[in-house]
Amino acid sequence: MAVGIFDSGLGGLTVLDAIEARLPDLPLLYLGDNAHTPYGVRDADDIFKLTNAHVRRLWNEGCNLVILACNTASAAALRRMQEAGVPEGKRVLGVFVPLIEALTERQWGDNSPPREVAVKHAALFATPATVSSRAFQRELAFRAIGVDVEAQACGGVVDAIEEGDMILAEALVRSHVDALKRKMPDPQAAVLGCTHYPLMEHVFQDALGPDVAVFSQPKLVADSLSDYLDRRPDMVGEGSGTRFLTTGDPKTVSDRATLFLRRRIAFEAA
Ligand code: DGN
Repeated sequence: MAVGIFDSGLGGLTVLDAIEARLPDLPLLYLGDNAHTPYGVRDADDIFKLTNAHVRRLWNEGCNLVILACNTASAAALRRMQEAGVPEGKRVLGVFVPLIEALTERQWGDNSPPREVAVKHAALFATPATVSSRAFQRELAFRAIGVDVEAQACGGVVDAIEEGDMILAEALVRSHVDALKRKMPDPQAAVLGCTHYPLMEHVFQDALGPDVAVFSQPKLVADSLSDYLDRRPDMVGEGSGTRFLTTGDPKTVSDRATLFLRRRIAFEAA
């Protein structure tokens, strides 16, 4: 039984890539909802309904553990799904917590009260839906005090990346960084709160300057998953290799995926 990885489109492949590098023997089943991407401009109810349906699909395919490799889905749907009740033996985890743990230098499962941390001014770059949910700031407030977060909604970046237009994506990232700097001139850290943005990490770093620590999700999520599976080996079974499902057109999606994984993969229709 594989670990399920869900994203609204192709961005979750950056997380999958890091998981494959960290845990090469882990069987994985990726599902991209390319027919409905991008989620970042949809309302919270819509994102919840789509995410809920696709996570259930992965559970029904035999995955005990599903990772929402999408911040927009994690922001709008994770808590709601967990509160609505998860079937026995199944789990769904989001991608915020490993990022926040890195920013607050905490270990998984450390539930001690909020504490002072070294980073005082952090920039958050994410989709409009993630920014307007304020979910990142809420999760951060559980763990750390005194962190001033300035969020920048990065409209258009996901669409440009999904279209493979990296020149447009780079121009948009630079203009969003400029907009952020007008609101917060000296961030100490920048959090890339969208699984598409690791493909633009070098542009964020360049535009922000060398003194800003950029936190990107893929490796952090892969490390957290590895720790989690050490404690919960029951969440995964026999098998190997990765399968890819999409709600979109398998050929088009497979062609675009090369950009994310640097290897040729074949999506099947979901
Ligand atoms: N990759 C998704 C995220 O992490 O928020 C964004 C995808 C989208 O549909 N906007």
